[in-house]
Amino acid sequence: ATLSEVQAFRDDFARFIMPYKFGIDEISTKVGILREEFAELHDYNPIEHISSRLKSPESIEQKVVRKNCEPSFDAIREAITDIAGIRIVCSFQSDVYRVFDLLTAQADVRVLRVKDYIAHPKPNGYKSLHVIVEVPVFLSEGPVMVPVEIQLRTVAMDFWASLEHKIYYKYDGEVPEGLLRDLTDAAGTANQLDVTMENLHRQVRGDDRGTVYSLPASN
Ligand code: 0O2
Repeated sequence: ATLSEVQAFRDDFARFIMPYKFGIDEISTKVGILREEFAELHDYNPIEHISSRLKSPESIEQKVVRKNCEPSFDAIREAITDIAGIRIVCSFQSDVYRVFDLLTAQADVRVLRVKDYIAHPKPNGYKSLHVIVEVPVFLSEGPVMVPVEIQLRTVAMDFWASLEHKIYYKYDGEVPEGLLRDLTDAAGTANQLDVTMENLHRQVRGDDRGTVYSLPASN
């Protein structure tokens, strides 16, 4: 390739990725508003922390290969919906579904797909509520709809997932059998902690719905 071709590609990539950053900004603002309003009106904060990331070019490349997607910006836009990602970590599982409901009910948020790994954990024990939404971003030449992947989970689920992610990368996906077993056990312990914390939370708030012994998918 010539230098000008490389520069043109770099410019095209910058134009391709920019709306995803704005998509993250839009959702972050929505989550920030919910969080502030809750703290103000209900004297309670359902959101522990929020993080966001733009998928790296290397990670996009890997997914293009994995999904056998044509290496064009149009095809990538269509096939890869987690280029913009936001993670919302809540104290309690009930808050995960509450924040999910509040976000997805907004008029300019279009839900494309939901994967409920809380109701249906992965075999390794991974739990999280994933939703791909589309939000409008208003650029100078008009609005574009941008997909954003929102991952919602509790602090306990997040603690487990961070460690599992590190171990998975450390062993390059080939995690020894014993460690895998221990990780799955730890996911069970994290789930027990969620149940206990939810019960304590209900007692403290004077919720009369009674003790929960296992957490339903939605409450
Ligand atoms: P990173 O670094 O987080 O970006 P799809 O896009 O639906 O066609 P995909 O990507 O398998 O297929 O979607 P899915 O199942 O919704 O999961 C994608 C993301 O969820 C992952 O992103 C992780 O962030 C998280 N995740 C899914 N399964 C696990 C798991 O077993 N352990 C941990 N720790 N995280 C998980 P990426 O793309 O892997 O990477």
